[in-house]
Amino acid sequence: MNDLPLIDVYALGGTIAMTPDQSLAGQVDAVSPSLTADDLVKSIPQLEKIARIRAETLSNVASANLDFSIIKKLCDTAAKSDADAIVVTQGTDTLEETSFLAKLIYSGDKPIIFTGAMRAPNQLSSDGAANLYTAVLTATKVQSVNVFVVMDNQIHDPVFVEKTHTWALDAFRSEYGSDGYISEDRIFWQKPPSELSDGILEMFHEIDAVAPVVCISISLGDNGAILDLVEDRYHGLVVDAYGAGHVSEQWAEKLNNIARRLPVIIASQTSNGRVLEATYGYKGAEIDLFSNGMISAGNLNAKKARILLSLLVAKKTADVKKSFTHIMDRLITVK
Ligand code: DAS
Repeated sequence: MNDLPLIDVYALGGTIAMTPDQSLAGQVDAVSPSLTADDLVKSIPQLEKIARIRAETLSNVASANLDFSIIKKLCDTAAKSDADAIVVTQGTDTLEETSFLAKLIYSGDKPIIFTGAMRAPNQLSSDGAANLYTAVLTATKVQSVNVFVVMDNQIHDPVFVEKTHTWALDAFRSEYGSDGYISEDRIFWQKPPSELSDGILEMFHEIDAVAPVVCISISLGDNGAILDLVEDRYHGLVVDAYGAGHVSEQWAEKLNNIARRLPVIIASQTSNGRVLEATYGYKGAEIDLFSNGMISAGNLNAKKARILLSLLVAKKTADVKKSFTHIMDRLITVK
């Protein structure tokens, strides 16, 4: 029994830890965060057969309230742990962002597996117990020092995974499919995870704050007045642009001005496919935007591009465009 791997389970809150909250008048079954890491682990007796578990509650919030400092604390705690691997439970709303942030800043040498639940423990077909079990199972078996997201028996790379549905159990999807899956307690790998090479790997280990970077999405007929506020308040901008990386002429003019002073990243609202670089030539299309100093998000969606940019700006990186492009390309090139 003592030969079982030692796994630290850190709980941050989220639906997986939510129970009906009597204080929410009129909403008899409405849930809010309450269960601790210990509660979650104790509710799954099957865990005893696959791991020795230490449980710790680092926060108990809905995941929209998580931020850099909580994920930094989590990564620092994980890096100091003597466990064989770490499992993190949290809300699914920001899971794709927190796991991506952790992938960039974590300095430890044990894997971290993030998981959560689409349905709370009191709901029919609640998925929290199964997800926590498969996350722990993955933690006991995974060899690579890397960060993964395990949901609905699929093992995802934080670089590609996205929450794609409001309530479905298979809400988490990756553009090119998951890295692997769990079937009858066995892991089947479908492709190797993306890994950060030396140099990039250590780049953000010492970082202790992120720079204020805003992500703004274009939509039909919007005159872009919000862009006038960006320069005074933020140190960088991510534009969630149309299709292949396109904005209106009105936006293009404003963005050209901002890009003279701040790094401006162009991502695609489609979230799938690489932002194009050499196809469309009209004003506001990718060739125009990039010739005016803007930077392609490549394959990263806007939220992940924002995280990488906020780290690079916080580090006072001299050539943000070169560094952003280099890291993004390393992240999306699966060996
Ligand atoms: N959407 C909820 C969840 O799935 C709430 C949250 O993200 O905390 O966990």
